[in-house]
Amino acid sequence: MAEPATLTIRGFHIHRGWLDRAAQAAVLDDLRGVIAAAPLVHPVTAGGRAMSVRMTAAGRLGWVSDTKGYRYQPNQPGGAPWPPIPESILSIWRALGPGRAPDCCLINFYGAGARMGLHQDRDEGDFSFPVISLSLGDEGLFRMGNVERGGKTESIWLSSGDVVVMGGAARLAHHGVDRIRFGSSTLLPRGGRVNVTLRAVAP
Ligand SMILES: O=C(O)CCC(=O)C(=O)O
Ligand SMILES: [Mn+2]
Repeated sequence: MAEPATLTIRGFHIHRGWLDRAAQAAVLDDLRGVIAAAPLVHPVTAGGRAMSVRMTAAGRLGWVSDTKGYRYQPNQPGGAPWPPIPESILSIWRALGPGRAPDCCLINFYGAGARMGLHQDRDEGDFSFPVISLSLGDEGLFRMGNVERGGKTESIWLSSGDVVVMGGAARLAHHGVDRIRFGSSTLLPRGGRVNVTLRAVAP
């Protein structure tokens, strides 16, 4: 396989085509198993608004949002533990991340019209570890900003198989997904974009 292209924008390390098509399909298959054990839901913000993205998680901890706020918790809202993080996804962290294993694999599904506003990932409690993100399916317009609110931003279309490492200066930088090109990939038979993020959560 050709060495994937890597570029860095504002400290975000973007590995183009980190997974080839066969590896993407294998991860997707594993994710179907996760979603069967921990169904996707539209989380509600603390303000009571449903997010356009559907989410679930795998690992020791899952990230949840409801009217009580955002947090990591060891159980699904229904009480069951989260399913384990599939090996196909852990191997990305092992290749690009630090020695310590991730605690959470957050899974986002973007259907037609779904987006994610600019935000920081700051519920993890320890920012010395990167957040590692894998994109699958339709292309998504990923916006990268600053640690402080506001200021200039830069955007890039992420494609299926791309991996972004958000560490160091980018660990607390604002980021979001403005829109997806629904139907631009054939990986998901009914279209849509899946994004998976691996996170180390303290303690
Ligand atoms: O979908 C993406 O590319 C980013 C997802 C994200 O920022 C998050 O889940 O916190
Ligand atoms: Mn994020």
